Amino acid sequence: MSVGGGTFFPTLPLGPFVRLRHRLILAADLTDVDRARAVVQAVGDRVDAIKVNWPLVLVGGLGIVRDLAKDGYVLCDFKIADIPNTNRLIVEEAVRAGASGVICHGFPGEDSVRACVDAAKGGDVFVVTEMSHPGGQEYTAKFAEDFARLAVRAGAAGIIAPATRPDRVKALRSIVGARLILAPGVGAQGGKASDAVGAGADAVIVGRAIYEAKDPAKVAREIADEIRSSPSR
Ligand code: O7M
Repeated sequence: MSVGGGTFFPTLPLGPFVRLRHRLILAADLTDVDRARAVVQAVGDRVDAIKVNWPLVLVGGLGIVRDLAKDGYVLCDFKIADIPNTNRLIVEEAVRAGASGVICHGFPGEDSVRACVDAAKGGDVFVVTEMSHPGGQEYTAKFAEDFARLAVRAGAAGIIAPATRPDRVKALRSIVGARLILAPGVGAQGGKASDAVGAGADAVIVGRAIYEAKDPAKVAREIADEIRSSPSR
């Protein structure tokens, strides 16, 4: 299956994301593969990448990554969090399926993150720092700066930081320098795209606000317009 119309962000080498155009990434967290394909087709030319997480892969298998990757940048959000060898095996399979980027956690330690970077073989690795939901403040917030420093040391392409707390995006930007910050939490979780990019995010990750909308393309266009017309770093 190809989603067709393949106009979203071209695949490797991103190295990393040098051609972010819309500064918008779709979180395709659907559990209906046909619906997921339809949404991707509708918004494909308005987003820079499609983020694929467990809900879609558990129903569509890695085949959905393979299909989407024919048309553009797929970011596999498996929140990889294991020993280095297991991390390596996961990243190798994601890359073999066509993923241009993967997302891992920092808490298993630097060797585990380095294993992801090595296995990605030039693909992009993003490290989760402080999570965007309320519970993200319980534990991840306490270590977010450490995770950001770890991401830099390990050679990751960038980090994931909360659009729901722009002040934290700003603080983490001062640690990661020119590395990328992708910010989830816009829309359904209450964050605003313009606030996130204003605080230093390179792109926002948006799921429900787009894929649950009656007209996903219209919402994606509105978010991209909001980003374009907001002052950013
Ligand atoms: O816009 P939503 O809330 O429907 O979806 C947000 C997406 O971003 C969803 O796929 C989450 O798994 C992801 N996400 C967060 O919401 N918060 C985080 O702190 C981190 C992520 C994420 O993408 O981690 C890599």
